[in-house]
Amino acid sequence: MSLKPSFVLALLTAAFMTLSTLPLSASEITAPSNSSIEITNFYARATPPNAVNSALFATITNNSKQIRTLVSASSSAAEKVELHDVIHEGDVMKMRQVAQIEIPAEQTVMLKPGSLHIMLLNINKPFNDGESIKVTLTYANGDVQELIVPVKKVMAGMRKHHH
Ligand SMILES: [Cu+2]
Repeated sequence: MSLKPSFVLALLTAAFMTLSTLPLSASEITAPSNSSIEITNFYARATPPNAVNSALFATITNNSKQIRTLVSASSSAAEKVELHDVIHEGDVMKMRQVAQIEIPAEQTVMLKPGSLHIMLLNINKPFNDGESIKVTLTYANGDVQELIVPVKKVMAGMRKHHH
């Protein structure tokens, strides 16, 4: 995450111009083109053996001068992936699906327990601490970002909040 994608793109462009025979793997070609979005501290919550759902948390920073909108997420590790928020009704906290998560220009949005998160529904198998899952994020402007998300045990969290 230390290299700015725009810098990587410049490198790739230079490679194409000067070394056209340089083999490029598919992953390099489909690398995130998302030069203005920086995602840090991302992890998926480890699950107990019989769990069906997990959640992904992250810090998303928009380095551009335009609003960026996360509109969907998908993963091969779960049947369905939804964008969620947590609302408070009296003293009850409830998760609910949201259509999108906006990241205002030059702002940071935290996806964290008890707040916005990406919900992984009907996971294929338990998420064990130390593993990783692949998640694809899609933005309103068409940008697609692939993340290899580490699975981590979360001590305090949202285990009480069922769907
Ligand atoms: Cu949720």
